[in-house]
Amino acid sequence: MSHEDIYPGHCTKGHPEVFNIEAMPEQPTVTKPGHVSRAEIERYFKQGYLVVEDFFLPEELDPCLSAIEGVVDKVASALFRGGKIKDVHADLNVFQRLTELDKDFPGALILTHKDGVLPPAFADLWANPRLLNFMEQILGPCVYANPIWNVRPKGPSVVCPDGDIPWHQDAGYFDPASYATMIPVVWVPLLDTTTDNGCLQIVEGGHKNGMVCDHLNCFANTWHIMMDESKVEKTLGVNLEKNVKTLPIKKGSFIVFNNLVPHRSLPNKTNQIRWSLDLRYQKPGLPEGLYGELPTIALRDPATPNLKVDWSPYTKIRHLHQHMMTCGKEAPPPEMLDTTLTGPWMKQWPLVHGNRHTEAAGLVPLGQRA
Ligand SMILES: O=C(O)CCC(=O)C(=O)O
Ligand SMILES: [Fe+2]
Repeated sequence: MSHEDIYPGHCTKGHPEVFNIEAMPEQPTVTKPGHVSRAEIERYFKQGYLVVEDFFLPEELDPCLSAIEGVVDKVASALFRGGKIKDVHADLNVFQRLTELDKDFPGALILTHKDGVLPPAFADLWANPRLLNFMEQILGPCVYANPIWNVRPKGPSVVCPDGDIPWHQDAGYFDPASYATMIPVVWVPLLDTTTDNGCLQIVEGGHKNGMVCDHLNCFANTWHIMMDESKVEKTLGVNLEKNVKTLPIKKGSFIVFNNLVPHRSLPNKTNQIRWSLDLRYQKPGLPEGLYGELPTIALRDPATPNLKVDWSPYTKIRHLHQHMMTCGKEAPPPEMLDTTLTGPWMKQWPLVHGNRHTEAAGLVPLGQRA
């Protein structure tokens, strides 16, 4: 047994049948708005991802940008009240303001990412009827929300490299009990994404073995995990150069991918914030990847035809719970404006690089242990 085998994240058995074409549900016989062709759904299961173009109307996305303005404003006001900044930069738009706040108070960007209270506009997009019709093609008639959602401010990499995300499988962040749950994510940018502003790259077919590759903690000065690139080819049977697809997509389009497909985003070389949402789904009754901390929420269920979605569980601040799960201590309350982010994934993989986030979790990197 090698030393990696003792890490809780290490995967010994793949579940290819959960992620590949044999998991494709029977396709609906009646076409509904939002449905794509059978060939496209087959592509999702074979490639592990699918780009769906021109899906959302501006009036479906713009409320999310207004909600983001609200989150940024909340952070700016809190920083101002706390004496951390002198200018709230109220004159700047949603793609510029947070960069200036982050220059004045490094980590402002992280505070918006950590906020964690689900705004109604995000919930509306998550339960968008056309999107749920589409999700039925991937999951079958029962579609539940998975509690791991994010709003991501990917700022200019030179100013705020915290948004730089290396190769990873989402499963690498999740409770290993969820390794046999397909948790598709719908990644929705709120502006056109390009190779210059941090579009996504995906490793096509990285899910075919149904395996989670070993990961390492933590990437640079961030809280992010990174794939152990030396093991990718052997574990997943894909190559991090040959099988990479670069996916610049326009506002209104989305990428859906499963929790085993390796992906990353390119550096943001512009001076605009690349705002995006990632919203996850799953079937009911399966592990959700968050150690049971927050429930899944029913969005579509034939057993309840007039389902009224109850979003209340997602108004709890997830990162506070994650901190407790990581180190057994209370996280600093939001008014402390703490810009560290911790989570149980930090203990799931070898800690080869420490930084202020791992320190906040009380973790000592390998090689520095007494
Ligand atoms: O938005 C990004 O840059 C990365 C997104 C990602 O890793 C995810 O949605 O799982
Ligand atoms: Fe991810």
